[in-house]
Amino acid sequence: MTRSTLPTISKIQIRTVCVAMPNPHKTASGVVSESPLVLTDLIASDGTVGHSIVFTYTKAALKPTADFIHGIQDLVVGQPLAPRFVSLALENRFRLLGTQGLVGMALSGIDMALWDALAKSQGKSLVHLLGGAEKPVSAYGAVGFDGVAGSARQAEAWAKQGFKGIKAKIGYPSVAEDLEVIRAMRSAIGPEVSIMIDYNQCLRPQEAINRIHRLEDEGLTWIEEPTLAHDYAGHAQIAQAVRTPIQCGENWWGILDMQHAIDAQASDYMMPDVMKIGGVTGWLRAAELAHAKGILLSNHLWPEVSAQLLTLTPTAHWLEYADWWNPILVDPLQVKDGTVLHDGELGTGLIWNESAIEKYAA
Ligand code: SMN
Ligand code: MG
Repeated sequence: MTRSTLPTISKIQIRTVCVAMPNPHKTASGVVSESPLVLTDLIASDGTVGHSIVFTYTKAALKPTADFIHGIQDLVVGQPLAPRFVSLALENRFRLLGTQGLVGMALSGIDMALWDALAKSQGKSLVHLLGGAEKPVSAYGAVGFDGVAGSARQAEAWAKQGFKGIKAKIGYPSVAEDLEVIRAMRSAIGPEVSIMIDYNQCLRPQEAINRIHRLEDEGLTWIEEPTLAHDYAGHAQIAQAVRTPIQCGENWWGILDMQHAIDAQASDYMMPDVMKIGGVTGWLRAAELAHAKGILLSNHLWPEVSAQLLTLTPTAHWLEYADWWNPILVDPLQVKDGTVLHDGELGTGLIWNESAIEKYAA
């Protein structure tokens, strides 16, 4: 197919919602009690509409991100429905300002909507568009920073639903409390279910090493972000000193951050966030880097699009499942017996629940 036969981008429409969370998600570095989301609709000349979700973490970033996407419409309208081509042009256009933070979120929102539109315009899922085929991906559920009894209770609920992995937020005032939470979860879910833990960047490197030495015999599948996400040398120091695998990636902006982590040997496993890594285009680049080095890759949030991206990832590891954005979706991702189910979705699998979008409008 030549470029001239591709549909072009006619219009971009932006909406903002703030989706309430029934249970606030506590971490060692703050609480997430609602999901501020920018929803992009990218309308193509053949009538196809591509969707994407951008999660701004804080409500204060919602309007500026939406305004930025709106403000760069002119750079996008009239361009072909060609995500790799358009995303590269936008990245180059914003070289001087930089493509981290709000700019990166906006560009990824456009990129993900473009891929969704392209796949839909060809009547395919993202997986089929990119030459992949369905394969099972194991999913894990999340447990917040909810103390001994709360963590054990949440872990048990995930295990009862068939999840084979559970990730808990950790980083209590003492390692003795961390241990107590892990052991309570283990006794609630039994020996077969994997336990991952997430410090959300709250420790200094030496403190992390001391703590992790006390956790080495708990059979943990990974320990996530023990120190500052961009302290590659600090993470490398930790990864070298401990036996339990280190997991990082949710805060890397673009594949150059991931390359820095690979060069530093900062993380045994990696878990890019499809928004921060640069959309579907960024993920595909990250999957190639991981494949070249044999690094196991998991995702961060965005369960629908990430399930498809992991299916396309040679070194796919675990899917991080989250149901936080289910209220605004008609057919959210289904997990059965701890495994992601594909059901012939079109594009990246997002179908808006319009009445819920109206209800949560911000
Ligand atoms: C996380 C942090 C903040 C918001 C959502 C999720 C987290 C994770 O670190 O690993 O999922
Ligand atoms: Mg994390």
